[in-house]
Amino acid sequence: MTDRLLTALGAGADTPDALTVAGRALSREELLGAANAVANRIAGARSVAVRADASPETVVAVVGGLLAGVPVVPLPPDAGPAEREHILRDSRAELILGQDVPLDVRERADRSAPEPDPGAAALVLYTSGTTGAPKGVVIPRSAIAAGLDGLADAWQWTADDTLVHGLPLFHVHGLVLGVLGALRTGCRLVHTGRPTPEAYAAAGGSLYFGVPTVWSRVVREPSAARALSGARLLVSGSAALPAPVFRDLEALTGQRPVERYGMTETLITVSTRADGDRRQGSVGLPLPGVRTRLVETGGGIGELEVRGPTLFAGYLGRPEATAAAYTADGWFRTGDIAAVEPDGTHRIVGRASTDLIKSGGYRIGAGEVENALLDHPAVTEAAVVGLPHEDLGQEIVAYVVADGVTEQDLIDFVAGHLSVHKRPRRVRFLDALPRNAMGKPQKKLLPPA
Ligand code: MCA
Ligand code: AMP
Repeated sequence: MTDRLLTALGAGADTPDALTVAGRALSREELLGAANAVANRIAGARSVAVRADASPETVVAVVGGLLAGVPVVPLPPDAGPAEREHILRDSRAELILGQDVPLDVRERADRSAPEPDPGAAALVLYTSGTTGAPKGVVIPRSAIAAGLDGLADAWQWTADDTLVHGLPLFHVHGLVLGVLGALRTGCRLVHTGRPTPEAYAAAGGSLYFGVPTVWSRVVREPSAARALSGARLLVSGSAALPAPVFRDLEALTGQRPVERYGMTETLITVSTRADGDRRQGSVGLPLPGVRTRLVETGGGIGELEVRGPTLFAGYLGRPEATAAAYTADGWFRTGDIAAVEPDGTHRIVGRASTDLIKSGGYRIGAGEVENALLDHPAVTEAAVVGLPHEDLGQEIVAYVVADGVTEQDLIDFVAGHLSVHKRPRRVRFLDALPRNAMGKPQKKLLPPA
C-alpha cells in the first residue's frame, strides 16, 4: 500500500541503504515494515512523543505516527526536565515511543488501515516565541506534501539524488525536508549524525542541506569543502548565510549555494531555484502556490506576510496566539523584515523583534532563557540578547543580577533546565539592569558584552 504523503515508501527502487542514519542503514521496505508495527500499536492515540535523536529509530517512530494518522511530537534529545515536561504536558502526548511503545527497526508488520485524511495533523513541533514557553505548531499532512512538492520543483529534486545532511530531527529543516523529503521524492538519504565538514565530505551526495553555521564550518576546512565540488546543489537555510561564507563556498566548490527561507509555522515558502539566479543575499522566489506581501515600513522594506498551502493548522491549544499570528484578511505575519526586488526575488533583512534569537539555526526566545535564569535561586534579574557571532550567526548573551554564582554555573543551569542549545554562551554580571522610568528593562542600554 502506498501512502500519498510518503509516496516513495513501498514504491519505486529500493536498496539496502536507501536511508543511512548515523551510520546505520535501512531499506525502504525495512522502514515500512518497522513503521507499520509502530502504527498498529499506536492507532487511535491522541498524539505520541519521541525522543528525536539522530537514529533510525526516530525515523521509524515518525513514519509510524504518520501512517497511523497520530500526530508525532519530537522531543529534542538534549531537552532538560523543564523543557521536556512542558512539551509533554502541553501536547498531552499519550505515549512516548521507545519508552512506552517499543521501537525496533528489525520488526516487520503489515497494515491495512485507511490512509489518514490530508488535513490530519502529522507533526506538532515546539518552537519559541519572544516570551513564554515554546508553543506547539500543528503541521498537517497536506502542508508537508505541498511544501515538499514545491521544493522538488524548485530544486529539481528527484529519486536520482542522494541527500546528505546531519541536522537535528526535531525541526522542519532536518525532519520535514531532510527525512520526509527523501521519503516523498524517493531519493537516497545519508544522515551524518552530526553536521561536520568531514562527514559531509565523506558522504558523496548530490544534494546537501545545512544551516549557515554548518556552511561556515565547511569553508574553514577547505579540503572538505572541495570534496563537495561534485554535488549538484548546496542548500542553506534556517538563518541568513553570511556573504563571506557564500563567497568562500563558491570559490572552494565552484558553485553558488542556493538559499531558501521559511519558518516552522509556514514550512519553506521562498527559495532560489536550481536553474535560477543564485545571488548572494537573496532567498529567491515564492514556491508554487505561496503568495507573499510586504507591509512596508519605509525604504522599500517591511514585514513579510505569507499565505498558501504550506501553512500550519494553528498553535496547539492556543486559539488566541493563532489568531494573533494572522492579519484580519488571513495573511500569516512572519515577523521577518524583507525586501522584494523588481524581479520578485526576496531578501530577508532582519527580524521585527530582537527577542527572537537565531543561534546556529536554532530559534530561541529571549523570554524563555530569562525565565530559566530567574528560576535559579541566586538570580534576581535577567536580560537575554542575541549578539552577532561569526560561527553561530547570533550568540546568546545573558546579563544578570546575581549573587554567589559563577558564569559557568548559570550556563550549565540553562543547558540542563531547558536544553543545551538554548544555553547562554556568555554571562555578564551587573549591579542592576538599565530600566526606563516605568521600570521596564532597556536592552538597548545594556553595556557591551
Ligand atoms: C556544551 N555541551 C554541553 C554544554 N556545553 N552539554 C551540557 N552542558 C553544557 N553546558 C555539549 C553539547 O551537548 C554537545 O555535545 C557539544 O557540547 C556541542 O554542543 P554545541 O556547542 O551546542 O554545538 P554546536 O557545535 O554549537 O552546534 C552547531 C550546530 C547546531 C551543529 C550547527 O547549532 C545545529 O545542529 N543547528 C541546527 C539547527 C536547526 O536545524 N535549525 C532548524 C530550525 P555532543 O557533541 O555530544 O552532542 S529552522 C527550520 O526548521 C526552518 C523551517 C528552516 O528555515 O529551516
Ligand atoms: P524556525 O521556526 O526555527 O524555522 O525559524 C524561522 C526563522 O528563521 C524565520 O522567521 C527567519 O527569521 C529565519 N530564517 C529562516 N531561513 C532564513 C534565511 N534563509 N535567511 C534569513 N533568515 C532565515
